[in-house]
Amino acid sequence: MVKGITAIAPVASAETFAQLGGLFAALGFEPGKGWNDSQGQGAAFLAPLGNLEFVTGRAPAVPALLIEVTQLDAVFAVVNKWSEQHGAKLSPPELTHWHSRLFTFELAPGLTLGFWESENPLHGKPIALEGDLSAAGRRFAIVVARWNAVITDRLLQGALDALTRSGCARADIQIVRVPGAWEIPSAARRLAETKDFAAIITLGVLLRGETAHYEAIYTEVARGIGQSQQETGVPHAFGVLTCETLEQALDRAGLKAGNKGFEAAIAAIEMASVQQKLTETHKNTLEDHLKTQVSLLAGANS
Ligand code: DLZ
Repeated sequence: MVKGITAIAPVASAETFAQLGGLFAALGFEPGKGWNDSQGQGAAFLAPLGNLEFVTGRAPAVPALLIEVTQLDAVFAVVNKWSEQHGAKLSPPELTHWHSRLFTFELAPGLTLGFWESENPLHGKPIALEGDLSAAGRRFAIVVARWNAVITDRLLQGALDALTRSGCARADIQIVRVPGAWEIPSAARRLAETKDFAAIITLGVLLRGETAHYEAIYTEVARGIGQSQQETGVPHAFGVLTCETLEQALDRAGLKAGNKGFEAAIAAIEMASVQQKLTETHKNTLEDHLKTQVSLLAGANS
């Protein structure tokens, strides 16, 4: 139900108001919906995250309006230039007791902003292990159906494009052609069982209008590919299109709606990396990894 938080900062003059608008736009704030009527005006600036922090006991020696940024020194340079032109008071960035650096910027008595950056690169980031999009040094297999080759050839080109552009050597790509979608799972499984490949990319097209027992075939193909992935532990990217018409399939093979072969290959690259990271992390135990990240975050928030 909660949608956001707004902090209101009264500005003494319309001139400062306009100047501040320019500064905040230059700093990269997304403009929000302002207002303007006979009695005054408001300019809104949006940030990706908002916090309302109640404090008790020792009040922190920081301005009430705090803006968290990345690249604090670059922000300082912009604000510094602005302050020189407009006569605002600025303090240089200093270390805080909460593992951050902060500078303050007094626009007028009673209107001071603080800009800060955490020293912890994980601050504000969810605890997550993520894959990289580099395919260098990894081997990939592509299983592609010949049925509807006018489409599957385009999917194949898209997948090859994604792999090679992500650093995969052509010699590290094994392409296997099978008669139709029905045959994809068994070939994918055989390839996965060799454990020679970081991921398998499956490409095919099933057309509802032309495929007898479309649902039955599709279900079995999807189940077979999923089962191969789960039972072998090798990531399988699903690039089997299910379309009403040939035109729709062409759109998804590079004409209008992206190239699903390219997208499947990107997913395979990412999952190959995730898989490798999970394996490495498990060696040191996943728990230790998460504990380290949690304590880093706790340190940054304390
Ligand atoms: C038989 C058939 C039909 C009717 N439709 C398709 C299709 O739309 N897409 C596809 O990839 N394959 C189709 N096939 C072929 C089957 O997948 C399979 O190759 C044959 O039934 C031989 O086992």
